[in-house]
Amino acid sequence: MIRNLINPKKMKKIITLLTFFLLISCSSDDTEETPTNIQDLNVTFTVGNTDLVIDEKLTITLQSNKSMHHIQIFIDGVRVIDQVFSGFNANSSFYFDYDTLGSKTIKFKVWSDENEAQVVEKTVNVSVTRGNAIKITKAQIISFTNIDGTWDSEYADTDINRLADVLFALEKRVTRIYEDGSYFSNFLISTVKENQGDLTWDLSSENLFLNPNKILRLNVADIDTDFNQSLLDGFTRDISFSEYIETQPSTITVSYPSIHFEMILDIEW
Ligand SMILES: [Ca+2]
Ligand SMILES: [Ca+2]
Repeated sequence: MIRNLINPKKMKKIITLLTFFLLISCSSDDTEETPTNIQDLNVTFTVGNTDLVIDEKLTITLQSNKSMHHIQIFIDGVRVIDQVFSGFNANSSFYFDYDTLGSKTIKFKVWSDENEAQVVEKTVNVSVTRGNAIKITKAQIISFTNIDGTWDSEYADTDINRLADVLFALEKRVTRIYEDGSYFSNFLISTVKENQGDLTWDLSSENLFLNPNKILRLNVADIDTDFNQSLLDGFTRDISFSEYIETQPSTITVSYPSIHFEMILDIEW
């Protein structure tokens, strides 16, 4: 039996086969080995609650095993950040908020310092619901300084074109992506009502959602192609809604008696 197993002819065949397999595995090892000392870039994404309400902040923190030098951030497929850093910190936070409803995506692409070919990608899915946000559905300007008077002095006192061409702008604070802070940004720029027109704007299709604890900044002007005049005596005004949270009125009157300004906002709660 044993003699049969170590039969020289059979043994030679086994050795030939073994040599063949050894050769195969050796050559396989050679091709898998990457001749480099560069450590792979590993990035851990710590993502806050992604079921957000309007104006709620989402924090995403990146921790990497080594410094990065280039980051791109895409919001719903649109590139909003494309920064090349020198030794970008391996532990960095980014901040996001939303004033529209629905499903959103935030995509990150991060490159390592040592090798441009090393890129890490991550997509975060976000869902935004209304929460307790108000919706501004209509604005109506009732009065302002020198209403019915001359704002465009190139026209005669009897010419309708002397009247103000009225536009208003609303701003609200939005989250900075890079740092834990915020800044005022355009929320809405109204259409122009030429020569006072009908000073009522239907905003119901604009989806103007706002956390009622946030400030809305108002600017109103007479608009011309090359010269704009403030209808608010040269200053923006901050509108607060927090005092209405309890009573939830359907209209809010914004009034600055010293400059004869009055505006009514229709609010949906
Ligand atoms: Ca005019
Ligand atoms: Ca004008």
